[in-house]
Amino acid sequence: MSVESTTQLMTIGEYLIERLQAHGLKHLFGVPGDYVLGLYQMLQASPIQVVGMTREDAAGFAADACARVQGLGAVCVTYGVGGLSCVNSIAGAYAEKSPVVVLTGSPGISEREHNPLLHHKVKEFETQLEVYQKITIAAAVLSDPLTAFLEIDRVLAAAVRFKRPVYLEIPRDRLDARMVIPHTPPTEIIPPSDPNALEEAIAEGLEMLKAAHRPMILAGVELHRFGLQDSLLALAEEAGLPIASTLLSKSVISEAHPLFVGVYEGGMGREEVTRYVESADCLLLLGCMLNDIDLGIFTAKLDPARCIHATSTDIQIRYHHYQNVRLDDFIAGLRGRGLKVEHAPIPPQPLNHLLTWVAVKQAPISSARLFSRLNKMLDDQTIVVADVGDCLFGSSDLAMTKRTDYLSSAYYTSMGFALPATVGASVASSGSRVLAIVGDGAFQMTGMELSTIAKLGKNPIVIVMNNKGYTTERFLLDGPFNDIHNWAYHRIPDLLGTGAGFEVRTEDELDHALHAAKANTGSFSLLNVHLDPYDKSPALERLTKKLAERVRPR
Ligand SMILES: Cc1ncc(C[n+]2csc(CCOP(=O)(O)OP(=O)(O)O)c2C)c(N)n1
Ligand SMILES: [Mg+2]
Repeated sequence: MSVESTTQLMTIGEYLIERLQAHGLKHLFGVPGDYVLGLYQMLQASPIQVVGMTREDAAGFAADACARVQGLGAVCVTYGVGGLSCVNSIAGAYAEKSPVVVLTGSPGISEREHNPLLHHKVKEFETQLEVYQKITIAAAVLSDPLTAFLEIDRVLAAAVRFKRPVYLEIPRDRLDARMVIPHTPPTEIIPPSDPNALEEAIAEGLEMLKAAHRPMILAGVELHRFGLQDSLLALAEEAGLPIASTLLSKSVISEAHPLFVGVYEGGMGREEVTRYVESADCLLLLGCMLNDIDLGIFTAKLDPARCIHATSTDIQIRYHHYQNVRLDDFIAGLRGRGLKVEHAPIPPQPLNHLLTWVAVKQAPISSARLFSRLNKMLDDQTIVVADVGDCLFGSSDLAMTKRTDYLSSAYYTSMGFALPATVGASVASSGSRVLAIVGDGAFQMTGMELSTIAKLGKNPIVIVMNNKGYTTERFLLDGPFNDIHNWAYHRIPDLLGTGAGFEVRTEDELDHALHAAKANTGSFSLLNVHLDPYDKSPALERLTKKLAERVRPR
């Protein structure tokens, strides 16, 4: 091959950026560092928007939220100090099936001779890769131009196919390495269903559903991740099947839909929803990850003999399994086969009676009343982001009228998710307005992402539930380790030079502050809502009772 034609072949960096764009990536979050500066320079010159964050773990949460809203997210971080900082948020993305691409630079291959002690190295040069191999679905170091281009294809295809995070490390002296031979990207092929297994699974599933008197659907988070919400609705509407969601999949369909029953959380959920789901004589679980939080700390009573449990990896009907049946094919296959059911009357949604919220003058605000008031202000433009703590449990009763407008770390439950995820959601869905609900403890972990929000000129409304500590934990084991310093959260706008802060102690102050925050569309608004340290939402009341039994079993 002549030198001239070789120079027209792409470099590793060019190909990587081109493939990320081909997979629909529009935004990327991170913090630069010397091992990754070359890639930063290339990204900056590309159409991908690079959003600088205050910390790498926060960048991971932002990329996760972006992936949930847009289908793919990415971080770009430096070696060691950056890569290892976002391990927790990428682990969360793995646990909750969110496809985030981790891009990291590393020392050049030529710099590694004689194993020198280069800054940011921990143990071996491969240590960071080995850590990420445990928490991603595919990982590669792009050190060899003979394999790097295929590796980029393989790793990105895995993120898209399995909806899990992936890892790509580029030694800094390999960024400009060119293809040795021309390489064209593959057309992504997700293996088709085995037609015999598919037909048998559909026939068996239909037989069970048709024989049942009260079948219904439990819609899981995979329906969102794999973009199957339309298919779910088409099936439910054709057959008249009621739908409940889980906390992790909350807002998988509009909660104003007439077939929507509520969020099912076993013994932790609203009683009428639990009763409705548990009295179904055939439950079609679609894309559910049956974790302890979603199952109300395993208080859920779901008899496998009555369940059809279809996920992206496996279909279980009663006590046996079907392999190689795709979830999309299975859902589509249940349609057009004469399935029509009569369902019991669906319990009314909580929003209907909460719309009449009126402030009780000078009454101290409680968690239950706070959520009732927040319910009143939601509209089709609102995305709710909840952190972990009473904000997560209390927000399960918020009525989300649009799809994908509720984001939380509801299974991995990492505190610190909400403010960085607010950055990701605000960037990924610029027509929406984020309502972030966060505990004071979680806010003290990552709340300074307000700085990024200020820099970007975004206008979320942030509710800090200030109960002076780790209230969720107080009910498990009380002690001074649950107390935290009381910040004047409402004065953070003074520090950042932008934003509107409100101190809220009573119902009328809350009402006033929320009206003012809604009207403040030019910057973020932050409400410091003082709550009693032992106050809790009705959902937390039910959960702590269950958890305490496990922490200190008698
Ligand atoms: C990163 C992380 N550290 C610790 C925990 C354990 N944990 C769960 S809830 C909680 C307290 C949360 O406090 P806060 O954010 O103030 O919310 P509150 O419970 O007071 O509503 C803690 C420490 C966690 N889930 N995540
Ligand atoms: Mg707290």
